[in-house]
Amino acid sequence: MRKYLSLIKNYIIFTFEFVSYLLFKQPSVKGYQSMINLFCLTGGASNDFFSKVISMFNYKKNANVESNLFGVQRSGDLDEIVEDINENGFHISKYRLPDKIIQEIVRFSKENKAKIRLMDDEIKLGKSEKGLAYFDAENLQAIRYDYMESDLINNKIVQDLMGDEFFVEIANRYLNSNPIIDITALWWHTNYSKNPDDNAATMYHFDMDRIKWLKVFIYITDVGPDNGPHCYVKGTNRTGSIPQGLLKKGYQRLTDDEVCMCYNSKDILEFAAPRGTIIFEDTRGLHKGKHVLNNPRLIFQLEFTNSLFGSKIKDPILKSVSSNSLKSAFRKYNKLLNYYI
Ligand SMILES: O=C(O)CCC(=O)C(=O)O
Repeated sequence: MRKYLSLIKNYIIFTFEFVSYLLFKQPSVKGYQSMINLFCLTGGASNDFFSKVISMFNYKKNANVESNLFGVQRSGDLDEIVEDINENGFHISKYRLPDKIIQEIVRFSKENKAKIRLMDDEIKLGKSEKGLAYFDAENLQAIRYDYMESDLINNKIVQDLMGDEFFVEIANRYLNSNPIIDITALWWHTNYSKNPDDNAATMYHFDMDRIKWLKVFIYITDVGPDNGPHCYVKGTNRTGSIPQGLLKKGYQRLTDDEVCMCYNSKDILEFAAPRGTIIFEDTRGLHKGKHVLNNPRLIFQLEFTNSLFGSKIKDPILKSVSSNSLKSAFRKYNKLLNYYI
């Protein structure tokens, strides 16, 4: 009975806050919290339902992929990829990011400072932020270093990736909705500490910042079993696939043991793979970056979403678009840059 009352209450709050977001474009903490509560109560059915509603208003017909770094043209190839993501929660592309672009991103990582992310112990002790630093693998200060989104999105090569129609059209088809890029990220994971860390995302979790989204992860360094391979529990993108016992904990990190107890070991996957590897993933499913034991891992990420409702909008500023790919993708997918402009 309590569960039903909670469901009704959260559906009412969500609907009210969502409509008010559509009218006033103001993020709502209450609305965001109700979305998380509903996910935990319904096992994801609420997200499916609201995504269908969004698709009705924000639908974009499948488009041909005209320009991309990978030479993918066939619509059927894209549909197979989307089917794989729907079925398993992820797809590892047979295409890899060209070396020339990897080198440019590595260059970016040397020329720009990154934010040193506080670790769990430091947060508990109330330590203040460590600020920005050039990444120095010989003089580590944390597990995770995040490059600034405002530096990334104003870089021409990063813009080429943001506007690559291979990514954008897969997002369009997966979301069944005109896609919006709401995260552009690049970070290092290192072996600074012996233990996995909640705040560095090296423990299992599901994401729940938006109603529906698709992430594209790209390895910029080679990733072996000791360099923090990205991990995913196959099929946990599907509604009802995360047991109530885990969802009851709420929006929390989970230990490996907790996850191992609920799933068959053949479904708990680690993606050790060479640099340039591209992983499409619905991170509504359980995932983590495995704790790094050896050389650090550099990873690039884009996130496409069907709505900016949810977590607070930080709005990094896109000063200008110098990439022709991004310009042309923006003409075709007219909401693509709504988060940044
Ligand atoms: O680093 C990874 O492989 C996963 C990161 C992640 O899950 C996150 O940032 O939420």
